[in-house]
Parts: sequence; C-alpha cells; structure tokens
Amino acid sequence: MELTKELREVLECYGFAGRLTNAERYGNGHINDTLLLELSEPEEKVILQKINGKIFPNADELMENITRVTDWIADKIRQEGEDPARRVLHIIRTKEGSSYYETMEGNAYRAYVFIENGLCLEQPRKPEDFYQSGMAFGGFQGYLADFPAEKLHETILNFHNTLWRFENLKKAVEEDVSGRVAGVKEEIEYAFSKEKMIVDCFSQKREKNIPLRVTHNDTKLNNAMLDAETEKALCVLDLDTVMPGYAMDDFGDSIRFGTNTAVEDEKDLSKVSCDLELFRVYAEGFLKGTGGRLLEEEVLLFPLGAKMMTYECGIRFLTDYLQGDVYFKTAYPDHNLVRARNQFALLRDMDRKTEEMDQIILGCMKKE
Ligand code: ADP
Ligand code: GN1
Ligand code: MG
Repeated sequence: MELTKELREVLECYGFAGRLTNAERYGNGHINDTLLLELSEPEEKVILQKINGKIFPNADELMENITRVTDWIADKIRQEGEDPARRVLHIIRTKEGSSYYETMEGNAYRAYVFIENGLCLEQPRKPEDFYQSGMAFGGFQGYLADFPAEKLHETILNFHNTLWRFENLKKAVEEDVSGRVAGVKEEIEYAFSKEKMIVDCFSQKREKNIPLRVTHNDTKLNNAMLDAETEKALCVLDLDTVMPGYAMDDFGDSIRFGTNTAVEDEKDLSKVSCDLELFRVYAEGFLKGTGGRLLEEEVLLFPLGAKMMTYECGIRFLTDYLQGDVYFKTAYPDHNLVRARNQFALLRDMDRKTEEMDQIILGCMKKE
C-alpha cells in the first residue's frame, strides 16, 4: 500500500525502531480505518488506527477511557498471576508519550501492539468458538465490575438508548434527505410497529431496578479475539464504546451477531435465523465469564436484550440508509438497507423463539 503524506507524518511521530516493510488494511470493522504495519530490524507488528472523527470527535476523552480500562484489566490479570501481554490491548505511545497523535489535517491516530496468533471470527466455526467469545465478553465485564464508572467519559451519547434511536429514525423518515423513503415503506412500517417492545423494555428496567454497569457496548464476535492455537478466549478489542450500560445489551449484541445463521449483510433472508444452540452456549460462556456477579433479574432479561439489540441495529442501519449512508462504512449503494432487512428478519425469528430463549436462560441459571 502506498503511504500517504499523512501516514508518513504519523509514522514520524511514533518513531518505531524498525524499518516499515509493509502496510495494509486490516480487519472488517465498520467504523475506524485499521492498518497492519510490519517493520523489520527489529521485527515488529503494529495495528495503526485512524479514529473515525465524525463518530468520535473527542479523541482525548476516548483515549483516556481506553487507557484507564486497559491499565485496569492488565493489573487484574497480573494479580491473577498471569501475563497480560496477549490478554488486553496495549497502547503504543508516541515519541512525546501521548496515547494518540493528531495530524496537521486534524485526524487522530492511535497504535496498538499487534496481538499475534489471534482469531477474530465473522461467524462461529463451531459452538465452542461462541462459548469462548461469551467467556471473553463476560470476563471483560467481570474485570470491570469494581471499576469506578464515574471516571468514564460517555464517548457516544445515547449509544444504546433505543428510544432515542427510534426518534432518530422517525426524524430521518420525515426529512427524507436522500429521497429513499418511498422505496422502503414496508421496512419503516415494521420498525414503527415495534414501539411497544421499546417502551416495555424501558419499564421493565425501571421496575426491576436493573443496574448500570461498565459494559463494552459493541460485543460483535469479531471484537473478541481467540487464541488461534488453543482456540480459547484471549481478549476483547474495540474499546471505543466502553461506557456505563446494561449487561443485557452486551449479551444481546453478541447474540444478534453471532447466532445469526447468515452474515450481517446476507441478502438471501431465507438464510437468516437465530441458532438456539448458539444462544445456549453463549449464555453459558457469558455467565461463566461474569463469575456470578449479575443479578437474577438482569439475566432473566437476556432474551429481551437480544431482541432489543437486533431491533436497534436494524433501525440504525435503516436510518443511515435514509440519511444517505453517513455513519457505517458501506461497500455498495444498498448495503445499509440489506443490513437492516437482515436484522429485521432475524428479529422476526427471535420473536418466534422467545419462549425457548427464556427456557434456555432459566436452564443456564439453574446450572450456575
Ligand atoms: P472497528 O471499530 O472499525 O470495528 P476494531 O478496533 O474492531 O475497529 O479493529 C478492526 C479489526 O482489526 C478487529 O476486528 C481485529 O481483527 C483487528 N485488530 C484490532 N486490534 C488488533 C490488535 N491489537 N491485534 C490484532 N488484531 C487487531
Ligand atoms: C459497528 O465498530 P464495529 O464494526 O465493531 C458499530 C456497532 C454496530 C456494528 C454493526 C461505534 O461496530 O454499534 O452494532 O457496527 N459501532 C459503533 O455491525 O457504532
Ligand atoms: Mg470492531
């Protein structure tokens, strides 16, 4: 890959010891631009990310969160007598000792030590993979259970406030800036028909006093890393959205992505469904990872968390489609619409399977 003037400026400020031998785009994230840098003499691999400034305008607060959380987890791992090297992200500092660098153009870049021999999957190859990712995300919540939440900045306001997302969709429909509303009447109608579920979820959280915890908030399977050799959980990546949140949402977002029998942008909706066996193994792994720290009331809301996160992601894709694809990276013009339809198909299937999901959760709670 040809280095731009800006990238050369970034490399200069990091002052890596080795000579750059290769730089290429890496991973499948929808938000940041991720590069893998390979250096030689001495050999080193680095993940360099251009932080998406439209989504995260305050790099200072963002990186302060990530520094605090990664330092905290590394300490916990050391206290367990283990080596944190591959178990948590490690920020590489600039020559001046900063956790990120802002270029002359005003873009923020950060660098992480590349974790060797890791696996980030788009779909579980087998149920055990999903169990392990449950362990990783549940464990993440476990490590942060006594973290002082008030020290965290809210990097994206209203991130998992589904009611706010719903209002945003309504606004996007009214404004119709891209003239796309007429072509997606059916999807909009379906999204609007779910208002009761949102309201009901909010009342349940209030009535049951569901606590706010420090959560990851973006628990997609490809944000957890497994060890390629042992196939066991290694660490959790993509810490941009670590903020106070609900356990049911971290659980639910993983279910949305990982139990889907198709990929998130599969166009053939007959392939989309929620795999209940994967739902069960994830619940087991996640609960094991949290180490019994969650209240019964929180765990009982897990199936609703899965439906809410699937719905929320669906309306976020649909809103972005109506707004002209300004948020998520897209590879073709209808990409966001395809993703929205996919999430709605998954939600329809989850609605059919709610009772079974409830039974599975009850079964897991008995085992714990
Ligand atoms: P985005 O916010 O765009 O999703 P991520 O932080 O999730 O960006 O990074 C995208 C991908 O890059 C991850 O899914 C993973 O495959 C890879 N990745 C990120 N950080 C590391 C790391 N430190 N070591 C190895 N791979 C990484
Ligand atoms: C984005 O960054 P990435 O690709 O892991 C998004 C999530 C969505 C997801 C849908 C900061 O996640 O909220 O659920 O895409 N992250 C942000 O695939 O908006
Ligand atoms: Mg990611």
